[in-house]
Amino acid sequence: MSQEVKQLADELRSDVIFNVSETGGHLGSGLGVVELTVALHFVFDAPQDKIMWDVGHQSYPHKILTGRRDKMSTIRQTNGLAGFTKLTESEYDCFGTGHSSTTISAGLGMAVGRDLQGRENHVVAVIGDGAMTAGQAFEAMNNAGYLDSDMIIILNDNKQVSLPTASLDGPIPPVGALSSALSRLQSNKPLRELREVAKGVTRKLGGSMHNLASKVDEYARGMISGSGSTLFEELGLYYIGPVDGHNIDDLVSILKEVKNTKASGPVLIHVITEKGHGYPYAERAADKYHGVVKFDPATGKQFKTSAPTQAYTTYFVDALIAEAEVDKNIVAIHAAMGGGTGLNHFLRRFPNRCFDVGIAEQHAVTFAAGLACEGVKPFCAIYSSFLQRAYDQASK
Ligand SMILES: Cc1ncc(C[n+]2csc(CCOP(=O)(O)OP(=O)(O)O)c2C)c(N)n1
Repeated sequence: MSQEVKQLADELRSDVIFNVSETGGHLGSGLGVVELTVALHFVFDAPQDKIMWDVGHQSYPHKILTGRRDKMSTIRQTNGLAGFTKLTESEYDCFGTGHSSTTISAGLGMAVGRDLQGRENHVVAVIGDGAMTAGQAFEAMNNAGYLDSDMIIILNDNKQVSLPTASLDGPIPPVGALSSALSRLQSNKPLRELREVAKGVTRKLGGSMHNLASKVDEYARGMISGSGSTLFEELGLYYIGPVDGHNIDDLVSILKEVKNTKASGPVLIHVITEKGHGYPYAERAADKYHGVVKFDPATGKQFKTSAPTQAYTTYFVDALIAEAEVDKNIVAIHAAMGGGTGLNHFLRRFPNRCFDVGIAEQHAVTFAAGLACEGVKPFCAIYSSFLQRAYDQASK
């Protein structure tokens, strides 16, 4: 890989840090995908090829690379750039985001639309391990495995499933069976060794065969394990990974090979990244640097103004904790928003009575209903407009 591309990634990272230090906004998620953003724009030909960012809060590097560098100082301000991808802002934002877990559905629609109209472009949906916990992502994968259109799903796994919060010390534990399953995929030693063996066998065949041994072969667990045992393979997606998301050489070679494989069906590339990568303050405290106010880039110190009055959230959670002290039947539920709802404080006080269900608002509400049916007293706190995902469940 040319030195220039790596240099571009370094400069892009500095640009993101500098810009966000002046405006505030989302920092850690964008820093984690700098190499991925460069690799995607290097290999694919946007805007003909569609590159989508789920939630969109990690799209700052993408915005800088797609003609909006000089407007970054206006991000999230009146008449300025949006903090998420926005259709009307740029032809490179091929889908509007904000609420999570929509890009596999949208990407599948774009892939099927492309096929129906006889076009040849590529479709890439980048989705985080948090966004992947939502039902919609699974509904979309279920359909994608069946329709079998060519599309590329990049699972950006940074082991941060819930929205972190800066309001408490110490990390909140990862939640959900999916995060445990992804960790197993990452650390499955026998399969890693198997992969090495497979590489060795290919090498022994020598000559042309060895030359054919590609990065994709090296990472394709499905082919090597022969069992097709991962969840994604069972759904009909071709699984490649785990891939180091900060290694541009590997990312570029894999993306190129997947791009050049015709009629592959849906492919899922499992990329491992670190939230805040390349900025030590954000690496050390992913919670405090997910979303930031203006800060000093040299020291990482955020210029926080102390709130003149207590936030409503604080009154809510303090009152709930007080009630729960005397009523053991009270439990709390939230959908990956322990910080925003204040329920992380409840979790600290009552670890067994607080449920973070992931980005699964509809499940959260019906789960609460089930608890209520058993005489438990659930307090299900859904953050603001995300309840739109659970109106139906709330009205039953
Ligand atoms: C429907 C919905 N619920 C909740 C949120 C709030 N939210 C924004 S980002 C995020 C966590 C996303 O995690 P992940 O997809 O892994 O992205 P990362 O920030 O780790 O890169 C959450 C819960 C949202 N945007 N949409």
